[in-house]
Amino acid sequence: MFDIIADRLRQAEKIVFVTGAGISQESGIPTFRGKDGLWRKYDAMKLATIEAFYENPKLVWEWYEERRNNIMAAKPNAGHLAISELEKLKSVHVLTQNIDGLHQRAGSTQVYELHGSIITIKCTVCDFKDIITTSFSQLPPICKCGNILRPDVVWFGEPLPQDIWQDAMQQASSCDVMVVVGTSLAVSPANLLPVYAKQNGATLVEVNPEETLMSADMDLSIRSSAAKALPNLLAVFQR
Ligand code: BV8
Ligand code: ZN
Repeated sequence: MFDIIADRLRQAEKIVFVTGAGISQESGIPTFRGKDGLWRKYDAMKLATIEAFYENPKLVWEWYEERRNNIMAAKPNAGHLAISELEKLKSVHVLTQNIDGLHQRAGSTQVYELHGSIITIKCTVCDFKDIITTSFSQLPPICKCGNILRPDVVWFGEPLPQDIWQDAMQQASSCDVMVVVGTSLAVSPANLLPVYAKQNGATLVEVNPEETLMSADMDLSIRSSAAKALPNLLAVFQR
């Protein structure tokens, strides 16, 4: 299995990774729908929405601050690092649904954050945007224009950043191999990316300990965790 995939990677001009919460699971960051699910304690389908934010900005901020502190204490794992190693040898783009910034901290430079970033903050009214470097004295934090600030993430019901989404579709439609890692493919429109890749003749590879909604469409599936499978794949590739 690894030999076949490594061969496809060697022949590929362009490789795209589509990643979700599962790739950060072995960095100690809970996934959304797993048994350790982040969304168990809170019903994130409710919390990750603009309605919840306006109804109770303090609660939504407390949820993001708890996640941000956990993320800042976390480290990229061998899965993130294998992808950034491969980028030194081949053209690699990472289309991630994660907001944790771990791909960038692992050294990947071509990372598209489809759902925003937990370390960026923006104003709900004016165009103020900034990187969050400290914790806040009060929640919700207030902008100098007097309105409340929000995490710069994409909530349910909100559109993805147009330029990033356009680029991501372009990357998915023009790659030779797409490796889908650690995502249940439950959320749209990110879950369309493997469809675009398949439509354009790419080889689809899935790395996930469990089946996903698109397992039947995958050319090859590695039923293993990201931190185990990706370094193995890189080692076979480098032989
Ligand atoms: C949009 C950022 C349109 C915030 C996130 C019905 C009602 C309402 C809405 C909808 C609906 N039907 C469809 C929709 C649209 C909705 C949607 O898809 N809902 C789903 C839930 C049904 N989508 C949207 O609203 C999107 N916007 O459509 O806008 C529009 C257009 C124009 C104008 C106005 C509007 C916006 C979606 C973005 C939401 N924001 N996150 C935050 O993080 O707080 S989504 C959130 O869940 C994450 O970002 C993540 O991307 C996403 C999916 O989760 P996964 O990453 O896949 O994680 P999950 O836990 O599900 O799976 C983990 C996987 O890893 C599992 O398969 C597991 O087996 C595997 N795994 C576990 N351990 C490991 C592992 N794999 C490898 N190694 C391991 N160790
Ligand atoms: Zn403002």
